[in-house]
Amino acid sequence: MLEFDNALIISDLHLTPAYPHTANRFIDFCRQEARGVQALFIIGDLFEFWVGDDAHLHTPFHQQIAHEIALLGQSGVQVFFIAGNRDFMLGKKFSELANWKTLADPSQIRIGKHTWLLSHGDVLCTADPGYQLFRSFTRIPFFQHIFMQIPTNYRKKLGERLRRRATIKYQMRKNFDPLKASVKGNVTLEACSQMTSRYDCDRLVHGHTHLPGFHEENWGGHSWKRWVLSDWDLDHPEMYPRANALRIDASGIQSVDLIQN
Ligand SMILES: [Mn+2]
Repeated sequence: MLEFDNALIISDLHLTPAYPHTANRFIDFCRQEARGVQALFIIGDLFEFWVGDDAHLHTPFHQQIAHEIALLGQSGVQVFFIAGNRDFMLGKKFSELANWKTLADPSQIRIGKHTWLLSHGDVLCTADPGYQLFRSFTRIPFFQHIFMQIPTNYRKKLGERLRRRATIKYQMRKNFDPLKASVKGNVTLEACSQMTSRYDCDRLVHGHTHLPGFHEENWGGHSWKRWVLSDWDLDHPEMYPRANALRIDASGIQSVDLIQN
């Protein structure tokens, strides 16, 4: 098992050239807050969408993000990536440029005085069986191979269209029920219980739901602690700006607010 005295964890930055303030905050984060820790874990949805390395890596934006991560690595910080539902097609080429290591979802890591289970979190949203079916299908290497045969430009358009439509279409539905949607978009006690007991680890850290918080939970006589990371968005002044990281060291775990500065 990987072991560190201290580490930072971030998730759901949803980086895209369309949101420059958020991207610049990540670049500053790589040059400032992230320096000096032993490890940085990026646990999914670093990018707003990713439809193959060939579709994105020629752009200066994506090259710079990879470069900043590589520079952080050169400064002595080990960088790790767990794929999210937006960027699970991130491939070898990007990993080589960023010089990070890809980890399985979930991964068990020893940091400070405890062992932590890190997951993007979408696999825990089992109240949405339709999504889980889509997820298991799209993670099959053969499906991904077929997907990559679609011409680059078409894949790019597809990604953009899917991204733009998903939320709007969902909320426009006649039978849209915000309460039901909030249940579907969240993790279930059952899934968290299963994951934490399978790994015999009672400290779970995830993102994906964009519902930052800390929960002490139990299910069927089994209990665990769960930390949820915030997503990052500094480009929509009409909404509240948000960006955080979790820092773990010998003294425990704390949320680092990245909005100030
Ligand atoms: Mn996600």
